[in-house]
Amino acid sequence: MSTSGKVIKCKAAVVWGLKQPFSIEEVEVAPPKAYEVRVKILATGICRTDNNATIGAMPAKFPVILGHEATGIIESIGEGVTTLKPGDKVIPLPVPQCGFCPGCISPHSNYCEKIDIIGRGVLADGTSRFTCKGKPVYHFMNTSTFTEYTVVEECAVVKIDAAAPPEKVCLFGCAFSTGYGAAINTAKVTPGSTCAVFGLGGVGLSIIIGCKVAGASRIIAIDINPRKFEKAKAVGATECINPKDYTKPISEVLKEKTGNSVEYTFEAIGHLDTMIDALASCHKNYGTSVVVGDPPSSTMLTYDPMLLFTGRTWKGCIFGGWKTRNDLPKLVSDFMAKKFDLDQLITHVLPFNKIKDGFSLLNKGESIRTVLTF
Ligand code: CND
Ligand code: ZN
Ligand code: ZN
Repeated sequence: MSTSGKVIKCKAAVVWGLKQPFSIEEVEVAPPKAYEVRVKILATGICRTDNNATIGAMPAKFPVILGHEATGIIESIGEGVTTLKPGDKVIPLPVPQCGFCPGCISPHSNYCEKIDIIGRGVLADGTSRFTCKGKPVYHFMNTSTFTEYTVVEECAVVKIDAAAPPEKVCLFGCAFSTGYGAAINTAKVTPGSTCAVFGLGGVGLSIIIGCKVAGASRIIAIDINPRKFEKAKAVGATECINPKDYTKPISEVLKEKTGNSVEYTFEAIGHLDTMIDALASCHKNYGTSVVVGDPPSSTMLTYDPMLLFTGRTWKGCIFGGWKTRNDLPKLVSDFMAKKFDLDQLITHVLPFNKIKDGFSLLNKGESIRTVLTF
C-alpha cells in the first residue's frame, strides 16, 4: 500500500530539551509539501555536532530530531520536485545548494543561504513536518536523520549511485566530505608539504586522508586520546603527538620538530584554545590554518593579531567547501572506484534503537564513527 500523500507513523529519536537524553518515540511525519521530499533513512552516522546540539554548544530548537549524516531512499515527492523521484538513493545535505543565492552563484563559495546554522529548525515555509504526542518537533540542519522517515527540501538532498552501500556512504553526508574537502578545497594542500591535524575523530581522520591524497609528505596527528593514534597512522599520519606528554603549547613542539616549517594546520576539535594553537602552529608567513571544528556558540575568541600580521592565512570551512548537489555524487563515484576507503573511520555499526550507546561510545572516546542502521 502506497504511503504517498499520507502521514507516516514511525520511530524517531526525539530530544525533548537541552541536556535531555535521546528518547525513541513514535512520531508522525507529514507528507512533503511543494519542493520537498520525504526520505526513508537507511543508515545514519553519529557526529560530534549532534552531541553539541544536545548540550547547547550548537544552536537547535527543542524538541528536536537531530542527525545530519545519512543515506536514504526517496519515499515520495512534493509538488514541483523535478530532480528526484521515489526510489532514488540519496544523501540529505546539512549544507544545501539552492542554486540561486549569492553563495550558490559564486564559484568560490559553498555557503548556501538555506543552511540552518542558526538552528531555526523549520523548513522553508516556517513549519515542521514532525509531530510527537500532539506537539510539533523541530528539524535540525535541514536534515533530521535520527528517524525512520524525514522530510527535507529538494535543494537539501542529492541523488547518488544506487549501488553505493548505505552504511558506508552516509559518511559523505558530513565527516568524510568535511575533512577531505578541508584539505583539498579549503587549504589546498600541496605535494611535499607538512600538515598538522588537531583532533582525530571522524572529521580529523578524513582531513588526514585529504592531506595524503594531496601528496603531503609529513602529516602530524595530534590528540589527547592516544587510542586514536593507530587509526591516524592507518589513514596516513606519519607521526602522532599527545599534548598531555608536553608542558609547552603544541605550536612550540611542532616548531622544534619541523624546524618551523608547517604549511597547513587544521583544528577539528571545536575548542577555542586549540583554534589559536593551530593558527600559531603554521609558518608565520606562508602558513594556512583551517578552523573545521564547530566554534562553541555564544563564545568569543581573543588572539594576538601579530599571528596574522606576519602573513598567516586563517580560514574557516563549512562542509569541506563542496558545492553539495554538484560534488557529492562525484565523491561517491570516487569511493565506488576505490579512490578512498572509509572502513578505518567506521568503528561501530549499531541498530537505530541503540542510539544512546552510540553517543556514549563517542563521549568515552571509544569510537570514530558509529553508524546506526534501520
Ligand atoms: P570527535 O569528538 O569524534 O573528535 C574530536 C577529537 O578531538 C577526539 O578524538 C578528542 O579526543 C580530540 N580532542 C579533544 N580535546 C582535545 C585537545 N585539547 N587537544 C587535542 N585533541 C583533542 O569529533 P568529530 O570528528 O565528529 O568532529 C570534530 C569537530 O568538527 C567537531 O567540533 C564537530 O562539531 C566539527 C564539525 C564541523 C563541520 C564543518 O562543516 N566545519 C562538520 N562536521 C563536524
Ligand atoms: Zn543557495
Ligand atoms: Zn557533522
